[in-house]
Amino acid sequence: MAVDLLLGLQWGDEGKGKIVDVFTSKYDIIARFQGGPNAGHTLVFNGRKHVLHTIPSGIFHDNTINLVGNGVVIDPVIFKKELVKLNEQNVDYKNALYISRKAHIILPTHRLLDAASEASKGKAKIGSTLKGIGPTYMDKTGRNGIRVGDIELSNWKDKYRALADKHEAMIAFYNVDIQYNLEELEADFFDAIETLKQLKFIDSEEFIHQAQQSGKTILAEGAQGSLLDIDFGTYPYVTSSNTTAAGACTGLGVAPSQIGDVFGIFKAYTTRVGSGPFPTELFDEDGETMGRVGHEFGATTGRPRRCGWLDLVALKYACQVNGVTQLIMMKGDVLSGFKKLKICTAYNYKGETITHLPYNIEEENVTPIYTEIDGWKEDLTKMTQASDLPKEFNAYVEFIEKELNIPITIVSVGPDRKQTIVRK
Ligand code: 2SA
Ligand code: MG
Repeated sequence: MAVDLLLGLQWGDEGKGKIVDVFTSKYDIIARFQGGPNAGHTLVFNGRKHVLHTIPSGIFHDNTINLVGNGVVIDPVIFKKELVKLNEQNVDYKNALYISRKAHIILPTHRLLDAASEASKGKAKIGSTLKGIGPTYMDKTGRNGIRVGDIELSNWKDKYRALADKHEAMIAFYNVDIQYNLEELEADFFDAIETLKQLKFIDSEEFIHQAQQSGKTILAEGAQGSLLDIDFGTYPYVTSSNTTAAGACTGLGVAPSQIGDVFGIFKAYTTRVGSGPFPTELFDEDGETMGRVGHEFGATTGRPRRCGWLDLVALKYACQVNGVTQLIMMKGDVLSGFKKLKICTAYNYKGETITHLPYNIEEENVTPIYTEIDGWKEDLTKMTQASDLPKEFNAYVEFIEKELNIPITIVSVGPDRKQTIVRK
């Protein structure tokens, strides 16, 4: 069986967690392949909100295996907190949660290095979630990292000490004011490592291969969004992993020829949390309304998200890089009540009209060119079938489909599992 992918097409927070949760009944295995606890995947069902950071969004379903793949970076302390929450809700994860031995571990000093690096950049900071993501991937590619499989070995603490000592020297080198008590941080860390050890560590690429051979269905769950991809995003204002389709191959050990459907998920408008260019960003009442009605706050850090109109230039780029086969549009309900809606269909780039994403989309180079579309007044949140949807809403969706030439098969009209409408 091919492996299907579900990926965010913008700057993250598109609603991946919700859709994975809705899709889970169709899959035997849900697998995360990149990122780490910088992610915040929000699921709402039975009137309750659940936020996951490292654990895949299939965990609330019985009979689903949830795999944390080799491409993910794990902070044992945050992972333990997620497990405690699952325990409180009587979720039986013991036999449903597998971890790749090749996944890298976020050390307390990685988090400190993240903070030191950001502090040293001043105004040019990335706006990282301060979860130690960048420094951990640096140690991975620098061939210094500690992997989950290492903690099964007797001498791994020697390796830990050497790396943490080096990190401390690096933190001092940044010469910024970072207060910390490493002994306390380490006590929590080693305690959480013991909790992690109770879970099932596996050689996950072999597991995935065997699962495919035996006809199991697998969905790879992306984190962050395509425009935060380390290669294709708005560098350097990106995260440190490949968030795009190729990342699922390297982050799970799935061959490109084994990829099936690629579900691309996007919001009916655009948001971004953290620094970096955002051509369609709004600084007016419209942007404020999107943020307020859409509850646009970071699910991990609580930071307010920047809001703006839908950017089809960027969205088309993301569809190309990922090979999207089906689109899912989220949060159309948030746009109810806008008289007119704008969609960016091209950029004015240094005086020229272009429809591709150029190397540099800094504000001074790029001005969005908009098409205006009529809005709809109706509250979409109670609607349950495609025939309920107002005609202006349908026109908005059809405009996007036509521009991207990919079907929008599902629209979401609220955070709850039930607020999901299949269009085709
Ligand atoms: P990092 O921490 O090194 O990955 O940060 C680098 C940039 O990537 C952005 N980033 C995100 N953007 C949107 N959502 C993310 N997850 C959380 C959420 C974020 C939060 O679901 O809301 O709670 O603030 C996420 N993770 C990383 C980040 O803002 C930097 O621009
Ligand atoms: Mg999120």
